[in-house]
Amino acid sequence: MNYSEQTLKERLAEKKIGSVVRYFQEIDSTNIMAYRLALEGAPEGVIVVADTQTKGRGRLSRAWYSPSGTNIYVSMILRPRIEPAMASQITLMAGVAVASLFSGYCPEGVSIKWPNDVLIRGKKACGILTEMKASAAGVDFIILGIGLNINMNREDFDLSLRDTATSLRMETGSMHDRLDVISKLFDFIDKWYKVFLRAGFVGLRDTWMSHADILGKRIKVIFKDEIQTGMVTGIDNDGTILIEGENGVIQRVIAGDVHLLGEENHAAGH
Ligand code: BT5
Repeated sequence: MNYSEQTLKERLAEKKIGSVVRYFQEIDSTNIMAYRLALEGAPEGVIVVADTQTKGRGRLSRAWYSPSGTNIYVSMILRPRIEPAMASQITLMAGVAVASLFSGYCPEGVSIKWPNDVLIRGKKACGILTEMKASAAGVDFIILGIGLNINMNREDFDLSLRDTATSLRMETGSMHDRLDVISKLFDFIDKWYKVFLRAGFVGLRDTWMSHADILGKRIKVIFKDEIQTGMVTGIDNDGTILIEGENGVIQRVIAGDVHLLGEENHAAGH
């Protein structure tokens, strides 16, 4: 089906998040545009979709590879009444929504790599970027950006990504209609966002855990200049992971890039 503002509007009309669509054939980054619209006062639920991005962004100024005609790049405006400290849990909520979505296509092998990657058979098929505007009074808005690799083949990826990235097509052996996938994505976003607003991360914790593959593993977490190492003992009610260092002390990890120890060179996405 033709992927356009009109067809997207038709398919997403009934959704809570996604019923107002701004579509661009090409854009710098859907997150930048959604942020701009939110600053201008756009309400919760407005989404920005692009067929390709010239400056698709990851965390810490990394790039998100965004070729045209094949993938989903979408950012949504959320205005939850939560403390700014809870904003990172929105990333975990989106991870659960995408893992639920992918599991419908690939019943085995979908995992969430804390905090913001969804993998299929160990390779990255989705990246999530959450950006926030907040003040002392609370969260003004959150931009939740999701990139999903749908119909790419291995050779369509940049050389540097061929061993760490994958797509729904590569994992299922067939092409998928982006309208079908994005429509299902917003069913899951509606479902899990509602749970999150009602119960916080606790409401998603069990589903999150069922997709997490780092429990009991030794990891290294790098955040800017800081490195923490230890064994993952769990995830707390607020979405921070708990790791036990060599000295037996439990540390809380709020942000960073996770590398399985001994597998640094294979860690997906980095
Ligand atoms: C992310 O960052 O994974 C967040 C990506 C969010 C992208 C969406 S697309 C819609 C919205 N608009 C935007 O501008 N961004 C959001 P991070 O954890 O920093 O991972 C980035 C790393 O993933 C890169 O350094 C590459 O190694 C890898 N990567 C880049 N493009 C990829 C792709 N298409 N598939 C798999 N891996 C990729």
